[in-house]
Amino acid sequence: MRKEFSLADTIASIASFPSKAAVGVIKISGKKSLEIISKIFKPKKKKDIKKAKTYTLHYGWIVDKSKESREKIVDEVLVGIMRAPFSYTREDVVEIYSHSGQVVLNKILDLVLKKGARQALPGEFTRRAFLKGRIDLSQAEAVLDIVEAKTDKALELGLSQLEGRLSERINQIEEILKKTCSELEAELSFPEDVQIRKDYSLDVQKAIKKVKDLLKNSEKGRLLKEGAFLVICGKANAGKSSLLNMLLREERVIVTPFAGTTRDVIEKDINIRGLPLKIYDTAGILEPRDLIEKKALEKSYKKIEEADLILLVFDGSQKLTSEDFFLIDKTREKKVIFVINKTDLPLKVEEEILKRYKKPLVKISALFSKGLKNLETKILKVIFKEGLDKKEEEMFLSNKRHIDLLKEALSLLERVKADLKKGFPSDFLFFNLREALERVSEITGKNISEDILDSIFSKFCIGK
Ligand SMILES: Nc1nc2c(ncn2[C@@H]2O[C@H](COP(=O)(O)OP(=O)(O)OP(=O)(O)O)[C@@H](O)[C@H]2O)c(=O)[nH]1
Ligand SMILES: [Mg+2]
Repeated sequence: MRKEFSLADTIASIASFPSKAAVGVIKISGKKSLEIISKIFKPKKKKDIKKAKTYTLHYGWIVDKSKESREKIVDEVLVGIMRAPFSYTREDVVEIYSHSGQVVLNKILDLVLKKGARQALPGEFTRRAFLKGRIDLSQAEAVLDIVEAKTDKALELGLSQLEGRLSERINQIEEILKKTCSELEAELSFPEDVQIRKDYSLDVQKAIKKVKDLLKNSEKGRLLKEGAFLVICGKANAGKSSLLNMLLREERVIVTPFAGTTRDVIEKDINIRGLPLKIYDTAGILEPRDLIEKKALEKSYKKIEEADLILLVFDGSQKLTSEDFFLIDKTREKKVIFVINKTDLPLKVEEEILKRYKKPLVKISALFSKGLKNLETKILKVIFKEGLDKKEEEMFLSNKRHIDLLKEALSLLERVKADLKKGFPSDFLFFNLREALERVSEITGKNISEDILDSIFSKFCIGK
């Protein structure tokens, strides 16, 4: 344990956003919490706050007795008491609910610090909850996901991880690997006791399957949390910006009858039925007339590369052109939806040719917002393949650290499986198996290094 994170310290921090909100919160956690509050809080009803029961709320004033001999009222507050171990950090926790505002909050925090607390580092309250065993590391990380969630789905994901649904699945894998490791170890330590060597391949296969099941949805998890990249592309004047406006349900982007209206990549966040998407409107593909159009074109191509899904827009009122075929070719390897626009006009586009590419195809009229629902459904379907019905037991892995660790564990386990087939000696198997176990255990934070903890908790805000 590093000195700066010493659990012996009592820590404090402003836990609310200092702004023109109604209530501000200051949090204190640690052995001295109650002693500190007793020195600066004057309850309306005369009582010893140090003896207050857990989960009680007390009305009164924060007073500064340090200046002169007269006490000075700093703010009118409510004080909440949560005694160890029934608190977020499992320590004695005191929360002061004051009026919000920079000055008041800072004054109260100053007093708390003067009476013996130390300013908490980012994420330190949650770090304590982890170190004291109230939550495991994957649950601590879920706290961050919840705070940062931008949509209902991302929030749901964070909450299920906080509940321990991921931890449960990880623990199951750990159990299998631990058992196999200890059996192998016994075999190695007492070879004379082993009459017939056990076949470990079933256990290893079981662990592999469980790891694969978790990894299966990791791509979806990432998209749910961070949002998918959706890129609208097509030839000039096809109606790309009109389509963006339709999806946003407002006139956000300039639309004109002139080819080459959009001359830069435009980025907007949208949310289709609770799922986050980053949507990019790009400059239309045309023979560049100047440097601006040339640069815009380069940017369009780059966005196409990065896209999770492309909406390739065709002007339905025209025959297909070389630009259309160029883009069909350019997006061949990506997830694409062909969007035929301007269906309010007589259709001239060769639909049967487009159908040959076997890509999902949707017809719309961006001008009249027709086909919007259908397009949205297709977008979700293509991004999340099997649709959105979340099965009860389904778990979306969304944290890159977890995904990377599981991938490493998987490749180690695959190696063990291959070595078993080749009849390699037990010590060889044991080594890789134990490595795999360690990787899996890192997800919930067993034997984790201080550096990794630092990098995880530094992403938290102060006061969390
Ligand atoms: N009739 C009809 N006109 C449309 C439709 N969608 C777009 N337009 C018109 O087509 C023209 C071009 O639309 P934009 O949305 O600017 O097209 P764009 O693909 O963004 O064009 P660039 O940015 O120049 O590449 C405008 O005059 C739109 O009003 C549609 O569904 N029906
Ligand atoms: Mg445009």
